[in-house]
Amino acid sequence: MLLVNANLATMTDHRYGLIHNGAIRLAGNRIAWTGRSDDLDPDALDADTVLDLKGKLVTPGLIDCHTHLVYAGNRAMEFEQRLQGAGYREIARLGGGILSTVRAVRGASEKELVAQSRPRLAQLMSEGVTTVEIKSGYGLDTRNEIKMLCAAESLANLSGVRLQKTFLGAHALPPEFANRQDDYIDRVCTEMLPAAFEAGVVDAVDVFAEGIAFSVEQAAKVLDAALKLGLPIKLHAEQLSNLGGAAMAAAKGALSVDHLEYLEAGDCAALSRAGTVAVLLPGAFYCLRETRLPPVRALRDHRVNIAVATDCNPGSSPVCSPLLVMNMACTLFSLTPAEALRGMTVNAARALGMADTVGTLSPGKKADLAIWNTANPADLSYHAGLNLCHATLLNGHWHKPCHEI
Ligand code: DI6
Ligand code: FE
Repeated sequence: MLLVNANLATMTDHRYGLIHNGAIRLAGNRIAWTGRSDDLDPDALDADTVLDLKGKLVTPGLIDCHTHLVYAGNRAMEFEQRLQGAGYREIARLGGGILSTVRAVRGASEKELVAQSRPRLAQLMSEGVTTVEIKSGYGLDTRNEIKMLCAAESLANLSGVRLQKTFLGAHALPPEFANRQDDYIDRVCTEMLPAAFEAGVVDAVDVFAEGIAFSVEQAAKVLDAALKLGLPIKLHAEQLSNLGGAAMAAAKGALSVDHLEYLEAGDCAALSRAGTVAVLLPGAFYCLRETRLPPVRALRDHRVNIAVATDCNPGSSPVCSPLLVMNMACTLFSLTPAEALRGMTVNAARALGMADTVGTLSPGKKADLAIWNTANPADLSYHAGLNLCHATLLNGHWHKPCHEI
């Protein structure tokens, strides 16, 4: 297949890697060639299908590299409580918060989890997402953590989305381990993670390092157990306070550290040295009405790769719009629209350890493309609530009907 007369945002330089009047040739499920239409080999015009995109923007398919989108129930009640002054941490300490979703997930079958989560994934994909990361973390025992990851796998099979499944068994302390945090961490390391790994449903491992969750030392134990199994690691760090989790995870070679509102500028060097991606989650910042900003300038100064994700979850970020999150990344965190798009493409691919296969429009990478009803890539971040996605190609297959083309 050959796409011509496109505005390509290849994401292969430090901005958009723009090619005006570009063309892109696909061979099976891979990108075979990108460049200026004028430079196209005339033989290429014999492709089975030649589509004139009439100046539309083509970007790599969007990558949402941090979600908790598989869950049951919702927490609208807590949203109302927070509006009346209750704090996120206070609600969590009283047994609500994450544990309220744990009760709902434990009570749901895998089929119910899939049915309830499907609209959220569909929404992400309708806005150009072709790769998504989904975490467990609302099961908090072996059977229910595996159930969540199997539900994620089923969603990927149903939708065709490219998926990374992340084990987040250490997300909160389940009630049956009350006051026995270290015992639970032992259980995670010696039983839950190995069982989920054996079941073949774990691609990466994450931990919530926070006052209301686990200490940096406890998080380190889980990350070490993951590394022993040869699994890549990442960490929820410095979301509500600074415990030093980001530097710890970076020192262990983490793919990413995520949230980071309370990261100290001094810790950015550690991320830079390790090549660890800083994943910013403006949806959680917005929904929790956080006021402390992540140290974006220091991250830039240290050339840390910045990714942006929805953090789609029922508590701190009930947000299913990657485009709105790009807008928030600009408005709230002062990212440029180019940084926001890099954050949902090339840098998100790095955060998932998938930079060799997706994230840029480059020969050899998977044919995961998003086509937009605009020519200007800044428009993706500029609007709030306007879905400019015209169609996506996922692994070489059309995802939204490509009417009009
Ligand atoms: N940080 C978050 O923002 C989500 N998990 C985490 O570790 C929140 C999850 C929730 O409130 O359900
Ligand atoms: Fe999260």
